[in-house]
Amino acid sequence: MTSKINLPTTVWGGCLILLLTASLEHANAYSHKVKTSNNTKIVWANPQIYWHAGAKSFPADSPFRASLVLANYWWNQTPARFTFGIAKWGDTSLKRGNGQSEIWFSNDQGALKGAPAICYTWMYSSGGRLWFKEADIIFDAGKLWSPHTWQYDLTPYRGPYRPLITTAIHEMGHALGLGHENRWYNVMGQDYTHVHTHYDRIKGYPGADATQGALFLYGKSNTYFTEDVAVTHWKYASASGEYSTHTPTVVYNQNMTVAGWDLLNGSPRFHVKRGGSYHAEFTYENNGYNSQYNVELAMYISTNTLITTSDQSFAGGYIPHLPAGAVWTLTLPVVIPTNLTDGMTYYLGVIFDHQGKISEFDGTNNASYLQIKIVP
Ligand SMILES: [Ca+2]
Ligand SMILES: [Ca+2]
Ligand SMILES: [Ca+2]
Ligand SMILES: [Ca+2]
Ligand SMILES: [Zn+2]
Repeated sequence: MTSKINLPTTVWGGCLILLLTASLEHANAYSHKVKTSNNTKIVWANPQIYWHAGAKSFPADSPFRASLVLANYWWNQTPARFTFGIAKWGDTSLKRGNGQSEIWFSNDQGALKGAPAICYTWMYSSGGRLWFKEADIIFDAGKLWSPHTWQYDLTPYRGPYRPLITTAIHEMGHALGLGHENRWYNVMGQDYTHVHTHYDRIKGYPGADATQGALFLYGKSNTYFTEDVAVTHWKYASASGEYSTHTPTVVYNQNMTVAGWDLLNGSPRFHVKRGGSYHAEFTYENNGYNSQYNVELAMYISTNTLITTSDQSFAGGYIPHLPAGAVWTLTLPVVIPTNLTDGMTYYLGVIFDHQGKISEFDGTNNASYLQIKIVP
């Protein structure tokens, strides 16, 4: 790893820590998980899908419309040269293989094949290779879906509703030509735990690995903002068939065992002592086109789930090199401030690029937190 060390000007009570990064082995992995024929990638000749949305599934006043528009939007924000849009709301004739790319809810278990949602694609042959010509996404109408983002209602936080947006983004990844990926934290694995959560709201997003896959398939867009770094309190857990599974990041004791914890609002709350030494774990992502260097971060103690630079800053560090497509789960040593109150719950927050030095297409994914409780 090479790095020009450029110390942040902010001074913390603690020391400035270099976050050591593990390996570059992830770099091209997505490329194995795209659809190919005769070793040629299968893509859309005209890189855009404009959906026909089902009339009963997405009626005029339905909040599911906004969820679908947002899934399109976050894909369109990536640096890959591909556009999603809506061709028509209120489509009353929905059918697999009818030449229109459509999206709807259905109880047809034969079509769903037991999945909560599924994407079908059709191809044609031209110039000695295959091209996509239609993609249909079907959601299981019998499942509890939410178009909303309030985290406590949602499956990643043990609520009953699966967020529509994460699954829509996953299925749209298939529509682009991406396959499943089980080797790291990514949306083409278990999509509903691939979220940014801040101030009680989740956000679905394509993320670093799927974006690299889309770049591999379609090349770079001409959009002005092609960069984005992000941080989340989710990380890779394991492979489950073709899917990655994800689990919350944690607080470690000094000896790297997981600190004691209980559940609060559907996620772990770690028990820590004032003045105690721990390691705070988060997953840092580069969802953009270019590698980033010397990306700074600051950690905060907050009394609520809104992490801002006005909260009590108590630790900091930087990542010397975060390659495009990186999804790195890293720990930072921290000492819990002594001015906190026993028995109280706080939020150990992080803001990635807290001084806003990187021009990003998404500024809403730079803060995350771990729940902590001060114990004697
Ligand atoms: Ca139609
Ligand atoms: Ca169709
Ligand atoms: Ca706060
Ligand atoms: Ca960002
Ligand atoms: Zn899938």
